[in-house]
Amino acid sequence: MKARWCLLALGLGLGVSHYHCRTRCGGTSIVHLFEWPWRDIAEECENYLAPNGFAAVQISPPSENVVVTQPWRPWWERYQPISYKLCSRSGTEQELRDMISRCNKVGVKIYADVVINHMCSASAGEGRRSTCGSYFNAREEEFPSVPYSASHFNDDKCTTASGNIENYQDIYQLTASAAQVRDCRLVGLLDLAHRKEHVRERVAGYMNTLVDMGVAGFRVDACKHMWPEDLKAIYGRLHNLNTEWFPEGSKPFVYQEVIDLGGEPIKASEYSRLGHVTEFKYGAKLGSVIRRWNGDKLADLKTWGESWGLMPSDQALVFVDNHDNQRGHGAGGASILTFWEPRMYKMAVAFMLAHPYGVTRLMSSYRWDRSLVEGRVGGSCQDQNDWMGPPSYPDGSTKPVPINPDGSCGEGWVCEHRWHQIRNMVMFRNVAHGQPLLNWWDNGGNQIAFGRGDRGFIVINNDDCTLDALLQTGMPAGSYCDVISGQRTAAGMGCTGKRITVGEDGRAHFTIKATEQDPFVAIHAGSKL
Ligand code: AAO
Repeated sequence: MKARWCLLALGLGLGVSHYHCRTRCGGTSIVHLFEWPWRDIAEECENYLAPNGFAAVQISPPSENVVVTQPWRPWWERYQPISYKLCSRSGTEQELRDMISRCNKVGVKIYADVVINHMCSASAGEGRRSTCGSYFNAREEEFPSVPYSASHFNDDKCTTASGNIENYQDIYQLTASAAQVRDCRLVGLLDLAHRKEHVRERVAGYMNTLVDMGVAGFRVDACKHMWPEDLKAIYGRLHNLNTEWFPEGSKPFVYQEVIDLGGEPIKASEYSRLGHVTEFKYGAKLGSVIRRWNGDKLADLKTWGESWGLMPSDQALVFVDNHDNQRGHGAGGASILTFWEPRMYKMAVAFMLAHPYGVTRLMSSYRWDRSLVEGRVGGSCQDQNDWMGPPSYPDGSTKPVPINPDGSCGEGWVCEHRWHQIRNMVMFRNVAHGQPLLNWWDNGGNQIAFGRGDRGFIVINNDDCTLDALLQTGMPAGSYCDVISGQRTAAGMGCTGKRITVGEDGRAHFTIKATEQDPFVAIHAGSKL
């Protein structure tokens, strides 16, 4: 059973647990189906993600949250918990349970985004405006459905005048600054005291409910704002994964949101011994390279990884954009690429999926009315409509995700993960898993190529002139189908895109015009004709 499972895990890319992953399986791709309803995620696992080799889905926070109407509901209300009951804008507890089970059955793992640093905003008032209708009183810090009351919050420890985090980077008072970030309120959100036994027990209880339901792990929100030793105590209480789907003794895979672009007292490395950590420098730096800002060029990516100041690869959860920085929240700055700039975005995602660094996460978004206002917030353009929730009906409920006959999504859902270039690169990463980066080539500017052992090869032209080169691919001789301009037909003989011929000496000729819609080519062992 164990051997069979690991083969499956290997095929899908991501190992079953943090510990297995490190030693045996390596990792490939998680897709964040941001704000998707549970029912649609279940269908997507069965109809699309499993057949296309996606390893896992990150789901939006499943816990009960405050309902914010202004007059429409912002996406960010889900980051303001009211209790750990499991009804949310994505669906009921039963729908969540059904989705987790159906995804597990087809080998797609579920990672839940858990908001455990805080409860709702101190200014959220009182009443039952919550997604399961639970009563709360934010002013008095009463959340009877957990239950939490005033003594479970950090007010006694926070020393800022406002009670909020006022300064992330007081370089003259490093210790006090770190304490402020962890003991005061993040944008006014009631800050839980995780040193207290009751809080640890409730939080671990919530996470264990999800583990027992079959999730494979967690994206832990706002870890910078919690003390590592408290997180360690909480993770230490987590159950092993449900043996209905996972081998006995498997631990949850944990990746922690810590924004560390440098220059602050709190470092991502403080969290890496507890689990994986989000590497925010990845998308910020890669965006700058693809945009060719400040003289950055693709050829510089030859040394991509730790020497760029990124954390060690086996600790990093990487992404081109996330739900925050695609709309000017969080951090990363103006260089972040998103679906709004599809040509550069696809190039960045393809590079990420071809390159061995890190565990990769893809973003799957919805469109919003994007009228940029003047000015910048936190280094990036602040979007006037940055709050807009998912496509929804007038009563505030989320619309389902309709799939068009051509495989794209309707109703404002973007579904980047269904763009064929991205989908096919997910498979490239699976096929190339565990293979070293070899046969790097560049023109000193914005044309690069590299291979992954003898399993895959990618060529990217981000210059203003044609790329025309005979390159060593390291691949076995034969005819391959480029998975960017097309793909192999079902029977395996035909190719709807460019054909690339690799000679007996492993070399192949590539031509990519600078004007092409997608100026990159990728071939792999699975695209051989
Ligand atoms: C909403 C309203 C607020 C209101 C609040 C309470 O928007 O106006 O005060 O309710 O009523 C999400 C939304 C928030 C929303 C919140 C609750 O993004 O807008 O607030 O739900 O509904 C920090 C945290 C990081 C966090 C990020 C947004 O460290 O954990 O802020 N991300 C997660 C989630 C996110 C969620 C929450 C946490 C809360 O992914 O969706 O918020 O659950 C610096 C720090 C970062 C810090 C940023 C914040 O970054 O380093 O740690 O992130 O500031 O702006 C350069 C620097 C970079 C710096 C950046 C910005 O890039 O290099 O270090 O500038 O200054």
